[in-house]
Amino acid sequence: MNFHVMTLFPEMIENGLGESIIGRAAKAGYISYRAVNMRDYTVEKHGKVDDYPYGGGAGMLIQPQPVYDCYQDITKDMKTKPRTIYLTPQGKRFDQKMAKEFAKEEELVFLCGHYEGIDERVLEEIVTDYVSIGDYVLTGGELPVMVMIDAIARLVPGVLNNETSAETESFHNDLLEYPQYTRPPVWREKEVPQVLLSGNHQNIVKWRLEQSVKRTEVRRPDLYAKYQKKQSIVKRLSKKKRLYIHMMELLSRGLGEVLYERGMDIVLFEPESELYMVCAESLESAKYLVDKYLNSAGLVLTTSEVVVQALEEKKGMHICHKVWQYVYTLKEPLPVKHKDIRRLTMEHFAYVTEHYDMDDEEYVRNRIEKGQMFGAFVEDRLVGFVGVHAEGSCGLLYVDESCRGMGIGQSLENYIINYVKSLGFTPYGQVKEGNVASIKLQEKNGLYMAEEPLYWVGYE
Ligand code: 6GU
Repeated sequence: MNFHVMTLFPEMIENGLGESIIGRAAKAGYISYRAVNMRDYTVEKHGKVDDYPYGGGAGMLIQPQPVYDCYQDITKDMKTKPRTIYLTPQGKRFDQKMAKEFAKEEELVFLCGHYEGIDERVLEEIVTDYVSIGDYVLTGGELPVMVMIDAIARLVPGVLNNETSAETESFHNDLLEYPQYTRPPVWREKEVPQVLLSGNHQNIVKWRLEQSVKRTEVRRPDLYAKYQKKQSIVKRLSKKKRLYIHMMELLSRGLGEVLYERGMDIVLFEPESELYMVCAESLESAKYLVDKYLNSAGLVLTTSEVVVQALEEKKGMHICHKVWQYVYTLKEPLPVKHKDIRRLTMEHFAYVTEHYDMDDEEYVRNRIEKGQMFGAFVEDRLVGFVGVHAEGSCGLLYVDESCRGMGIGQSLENYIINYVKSLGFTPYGQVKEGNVASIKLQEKNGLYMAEEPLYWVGYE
């Protein structure tokens, strides 16, 4: 990912970003940034870039010519017009969601204003996004651009070396992070909470969630209200937990958003695979939801026959897969006989795409980069893998033909269940018709099947 900053104070950017994690990530080649001095592009004598505003008023404005020529130079080798962000207190408020959105881009251009602003005509010509970092006025866009680059760059794979941190941090699930402690165990007569020294991972996960909830309620009532709304939906869905586990886990893991909810008429959206999850109480409400919320939907997961019917009638969609969901309900971790199972990296990308029966390579890349794929190794050779899908279900299972019948598949399945459980989530998966018997056999292990199927409805 490449950041290009148009500014009159390039040293400020270079100095601000050169240190610490972002500086290190740039040296390692995960990102690059450069500050380009717009003054270098002016055609006026003495490097002048500003002039008085027409119509009068305080201060000076940056003229269009140096801005435009600088922009042309930065973008001359780009195949498409990049997102170009003008930093201004009049912009849309920057937040974590926007950071995630920008992190998907390959090139980003930032334009820093100074003085009283920039001639409107060049803004109209080049700017795609007007962004502010908060409701206060700063003297220029340089500090805001550094704030934005820091927040965006840390979402680029490889910049943080801790794979899971982005999935469990503040705002991920509308909750603030829990308090943390390190040595010494007693400091100024204050003790570290006992549970953290207990070694009981289940209790630690539970305590941390409680702390997050309490802290959010006190410090961020606005976020807490959002969290509570989600929880109320989760509670409604929990009346039929095995049937609605996909919707419950999407919400409680913070992987999706609520588009509609009223009683048991609910529409959720998962942005990574552009997946909709819907339930409806009657054909009438199903038709309403399809008309209002599923216009651009290509793939819908539902357990409601009325939703299937509405999608067929209104959109010409049909059932692509009929699956049964299973949920792991016990407290204890499952036994994993095969010992050498490790998190996969992009080094293993080719193996996974070659053997996984799906042609979406970008999706596989995303799963690996998010740290959600694990592989079984025999004598250091990768022989199988398993993972967590973008919407939260366990899957992506494969075992090399040469190694089948050795219990490696079972080990991978149990491993991924234990992994999801260790994050404080409820493990679940989906099996196709033919496999139901094998899961049924596993009830003694704590895997329970839903009593009704789930439909994947689409166009294929
Ligand atoms: Cl992006 N620019 C300026 N000058 N002031 C700000 C801002 C941006 N965001 C908040 N205040």
